[in-house]
Amino acid sequence: MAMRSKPRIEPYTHAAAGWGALKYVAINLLKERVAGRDYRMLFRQNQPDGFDCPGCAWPDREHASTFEFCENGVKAVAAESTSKRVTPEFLAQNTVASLMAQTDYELEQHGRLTEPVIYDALSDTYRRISWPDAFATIGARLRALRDPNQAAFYTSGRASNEAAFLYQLFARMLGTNNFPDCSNMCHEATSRGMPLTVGVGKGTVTLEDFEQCDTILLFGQNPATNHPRMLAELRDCARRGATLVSINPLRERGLERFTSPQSPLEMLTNSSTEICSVFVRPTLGGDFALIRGVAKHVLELDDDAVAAGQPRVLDLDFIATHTHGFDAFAADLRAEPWDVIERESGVPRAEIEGLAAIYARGQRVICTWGMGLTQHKHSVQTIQLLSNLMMMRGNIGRPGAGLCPVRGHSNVQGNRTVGIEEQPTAGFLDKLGAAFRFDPPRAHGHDVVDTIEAMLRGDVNVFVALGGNFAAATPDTPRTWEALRACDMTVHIATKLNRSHLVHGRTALILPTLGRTEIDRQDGVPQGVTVEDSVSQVHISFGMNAPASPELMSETAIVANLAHAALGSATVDWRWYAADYARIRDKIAEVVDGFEDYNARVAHPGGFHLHVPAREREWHTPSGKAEFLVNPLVPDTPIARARARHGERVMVLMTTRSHDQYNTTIYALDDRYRGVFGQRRVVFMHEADIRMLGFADGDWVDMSTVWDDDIERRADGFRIVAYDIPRGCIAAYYPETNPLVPLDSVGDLCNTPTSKSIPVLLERAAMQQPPDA
Ligand SMILES: Nc1nc2c(c(=O)[nH]1)N[C@H]1C(S)=C(S)[C@@H](COP(=O)(O)OP(=O)(O)OC[C@H]3O[C@@H](n4cnc5c(=O)[nH]c(N)nc54)[C@H](O)[C@@H]3O)O[C@H]1N2
Ligand SMILES: Nc1nc2c(c(=O)[nH]1)N[C@H]1C(S)=C(S)[C@@H](COP(=O)(O)OP(=O)(O)OC[C@H]3O[C@@H](n4cnc5c(=O)[nH]c(N)nc54)[C@H](O)[C@@H]3O)O[C@H]1N2
Ligand SMILES: [Mo]
Repeated sequence: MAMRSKPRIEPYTHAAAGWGALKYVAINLLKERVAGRDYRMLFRQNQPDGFDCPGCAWPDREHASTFEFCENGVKAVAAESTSKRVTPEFLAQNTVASLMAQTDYELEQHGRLTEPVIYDALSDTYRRISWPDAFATIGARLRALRDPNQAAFYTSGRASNEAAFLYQLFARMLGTNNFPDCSNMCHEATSRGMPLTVGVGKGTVTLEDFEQCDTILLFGQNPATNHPRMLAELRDCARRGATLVSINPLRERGLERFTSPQSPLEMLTNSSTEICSVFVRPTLGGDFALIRGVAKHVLELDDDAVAAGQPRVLDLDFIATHTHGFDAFAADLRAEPWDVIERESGVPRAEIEGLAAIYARGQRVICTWGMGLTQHKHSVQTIQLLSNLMMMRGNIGRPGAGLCPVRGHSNVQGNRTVGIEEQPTAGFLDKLGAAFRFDPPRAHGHDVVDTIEAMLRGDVNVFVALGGNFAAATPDTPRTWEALRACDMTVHIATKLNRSHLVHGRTALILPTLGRTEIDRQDGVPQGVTVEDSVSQVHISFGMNAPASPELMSETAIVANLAHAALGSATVDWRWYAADYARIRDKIAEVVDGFEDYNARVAHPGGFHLHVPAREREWHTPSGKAEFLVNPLVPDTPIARARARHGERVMVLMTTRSHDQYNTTIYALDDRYRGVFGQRRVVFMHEADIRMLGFADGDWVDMSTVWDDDIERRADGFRIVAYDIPRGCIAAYYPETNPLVPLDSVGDLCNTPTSKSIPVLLERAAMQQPPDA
């Protein structure tokens, strides 16, 4: 894994995956000595009797007979099975200040945490603490809170349903709904937007629909890097003759051609399959205007059909039977001038009409989307508009068609389902309270951005994290760090050392936990945990590997012990639940709709599918119908305001992922498909913009944010890479660019940081670097 390439830029000209992925993977395996230890593990991933891949939330085929070879999965498994260890001895020898000087990449290389540790201010190091003392320390602090809302409980989407359910029960019995989670920074716009249109915040398709669709529109996603197994599905669709369109400012190489590692013929002959045949390239944040244009032209095509006496383009039956509000929606679209649509989307009218024609030709259309749609100011509106577009032709709730938000973390969807939600419904709280005989707090809690603001005000001062890397994943880095450092106590349940452990409160503990690939025994019996993928399939996962250290506890056991220490076990016998996870599943079945007979159904190979009402054309909206919502196009955005002040020098920055990172975990320094090797501090720019700003390809620049407050936000030392990206747009990697994202730059109605549209100015770097730095 720790292979380092020489810093260089070398455009990638091959198909995605194929030999490149296999070679990389082979090197990983050797480096990590996984091959020597237990190579079989890799073949048990996403198998009926193996573990759920920690790589991403993309579903797998039921009863899959062949191992799906996925670079992402192998990297995640190899990273978890590294032979390197962060022991208490290592931590005693390395001060927090010295570790802070290391990059995220370097921190990742130190390996797995082995024992609980607590911060010692005198030596500025973490020191060994026994598990009982760790729990007692944390329990005492939680019991001493004046108000339970002074604590916040973060979750990253790798936690199992069992751990997450116990965790939310613990926090709610303590008395708070403060559940910031990674979802708040990820698909929140999906979860908040879709319920108002189609009555559910989840995707409406399954893998079977991918087998039947004839058209796929992929919005703002880079699956070759982030969901490689999805690419195999897209390849099959393309080979069947389906039309695939990528809607993305970048022409991501991995969406052009793909060599399937599953296809011996493609691998041997070095051949590949074309994935997307059409690339529509809006400006950053331009999708709302673009989809309006597409929907407007669908109306025009329908007018033409009426005039010519041909079959209608609109699905009038569906609109009449299943929806509400179509006329107002149509009137709003008809009133929108094309020049506004073109200007705001950055796409010429002819191309928008072409996309509308592809959509209108499709008999069974799937729309997928990722962070390119969700991390903007108008993300909720955009996603609602996308479901309106699909409703125009009845593309929801029938075979081969539907909405497909592509989730990130492997169990981020399940975490929400079992109650990690700062805005719980009354119905859920009623059932939770009845099942455990307590009165859950009713006031809504803090999400990620609210939590940071509450910490800055001093209202939240205890932070507990079930996984993740809050300090690196969140926006406005200096302010977030100030907030975390103002805390009385920070507690991290984690597999590996990361930045969040170093940006800590007065009392700080790290509690090391088992990863999903590892055997989890309770009372001598191996336990399985359950997860829900991006298409609402719930299945069980059993670890196969020996734990990285004999001292590790499972997440579920850690949560149970924390709850016992803080609340005692008079009402809930926490450790009894943690001794057999089936007991927790029985309680989930009692509390959460759709989990009846949980233990029996999850024992079935491949698990079970949760009911998604919209998939069956049941609409859980106030009107009982799918809603055509009307959201106006608002040209007055922070970007427009920044340009009014500083003119065309303002660039719109998207912060995105390289190929060799998993969110804040930096595996290696390459971004193969974008041709970047051995470095991460790069900024992709259009050649004409480079010239306009008086720079040259390869120059080093500093970036600063244009915002309406007096706070200086900067990220310094990025090397310009001339790139095929729309004018006025630039791209750089996260988390390095998070200092540029203002805390109050959030999406409407979802409070998600607008990580894909930050107005910035570039200047020549104060510190010029050597050409190959
Ligand atoms: N290897 C790897 N796999 C991962 C992750 C990882 O970090 N590494 N992270 C996991 C997680 S948590 C998540 S959420 C997913 C993320 O997976 P993605 O959703 O693919 O997220 P990003 O890599 O941020 O890429 C966003 C894509 O959207 C495009 N884009 C940016 N702005 C816009 C826009 O305004 N409009 C449109 N149409 N497109 C835009 C970008 O060019 C890019 O192709 O992946 C998961 N899987
Ligand atoms: N600027 C910008 N910011 C972003 C984004 C962006 O595109 N741009 N993307 C956002 C998105 S989509 C997301 S999802 C968030 C991600 O935010 P997080 O989920 O908080 O971050 P991760 O990097 O996924 O967390 C990695 C850490 O999780 C721990 N870990 C790994 N496996 C396990 C496990 O099995 N159990 C436990 N307990 N711990 C484990 C390890 O210690 C590792 O260091 O970041 C968001 N932030
Ligand atoms: Mo995510």
